[in-house]
Amino acid sequence: MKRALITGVTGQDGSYLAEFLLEKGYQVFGLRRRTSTPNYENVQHIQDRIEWISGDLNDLASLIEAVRISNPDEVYNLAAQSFVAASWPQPIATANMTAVAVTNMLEAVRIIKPEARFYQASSSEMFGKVMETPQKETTPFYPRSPYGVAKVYGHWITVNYRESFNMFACSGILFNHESPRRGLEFVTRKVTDAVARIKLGLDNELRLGNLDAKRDWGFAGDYIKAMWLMLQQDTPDDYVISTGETHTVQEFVEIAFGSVGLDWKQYVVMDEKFVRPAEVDLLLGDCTKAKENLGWELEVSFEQLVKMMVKSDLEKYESAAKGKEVQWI
Ligand code: NDP
Ligand code: GDR
Repeated sequence: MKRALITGVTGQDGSYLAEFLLEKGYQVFGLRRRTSTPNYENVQHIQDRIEWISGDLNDLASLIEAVRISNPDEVYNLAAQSFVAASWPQPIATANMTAVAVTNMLEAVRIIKPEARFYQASSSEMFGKVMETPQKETTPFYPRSPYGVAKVYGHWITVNYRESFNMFACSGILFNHESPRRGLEFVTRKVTDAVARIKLGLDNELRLGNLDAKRDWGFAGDYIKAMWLMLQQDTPDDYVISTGETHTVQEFVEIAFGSVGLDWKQYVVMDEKFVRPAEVDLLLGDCTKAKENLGWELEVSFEQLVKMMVKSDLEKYESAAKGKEVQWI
């Protein structure tokens, strides 16, 4: 039985990855930090099958202990401060959790189990300002937020540990990926949650920032398979994972409202509060390398993704209205 340690297991990607690895027969260890109130919505259906280890990204001793206890064949470092907008008001916390923490995790692995395979959750936000379209592994980075800057550090320290210590360390440069488990502050889930509330008469407006930003949006359930594939190769490498399609925020909004027969223009209000100090205008990824080397394929299209998320949010509010226990998955 293979053993995997996942940081960020309570998040969107961590929960899908844990399910996927359990299905494959892995023993899954999940790092969780202390929270004042429980936040297990994404993993409540599998929480008894995960071996929980208490730890925090910024506490190296706890990470060393996590690697010692789990004795992993594979480590997936998904934990981070992952909300771009929060990285301006909290730039130092973001640097600690999204940049320095990667070194903490790499050190824990290097000290305790250097032969373990390591996956780092890098991001298309590293590309930032458009230098080349579509963006691929060789496109220069020009991050546009403290989050993007922190991810560039995480990417290069992963490459550096591979080259310095011969570790099997991979960096997956993943473009935006969404699902019904996406946090409510990210634009896709904010939209689908609002569409459900408006449709059910629980709300009457949705306040958004820049509707012109373009993103390459895929389904998280497809993307976690690419993470696993990267660690099954003969040699470690870095890969872009994307759909190869780009859509504006407005297109996402139109499809989401349209899927329940509503006209978005009647409900969406532009609010400066959600406009960022610096924006990433266009993301469009070229994942030819992943398709050719990993045999990775997408299963869920953009339109299917939007509709899946709206349907899930509608069901969530309908269940709550009927007094049923709300299922967040
Ligand atoms: P989420 O925000 O859903 O999950 C983040 C996870 O990190 C949560 O489990 C959170 O725990 C954990 N975490 C945060 N800080 C700490 C800490 N100090 N110690 C321990 N755990 C911590 O992110 P996603 O699942 O969407 O993304 C996973 C990773 O992939 C992130 O690194 C993100 O930056 C990156 N990424 C995401 C993309 C996307 O489109 N989703 C695209 C490219 C990269 P808690 O539940 O306690 O808050
Ligand atoms: P992003 O995702 O910053 O791309 O980072 P987010 O969904 O937050 O923003 C996408 C785009 O939508 C625009 N936007 C709004 N965004 C939010 N959150 N709220 C709004 O009201 C709103 N209005 C317009 C934004 O300006 C932006 O252009 C995600 C995260 O998962 C990162 O962790 C990951 O690394 C990248 O994707 C790839």
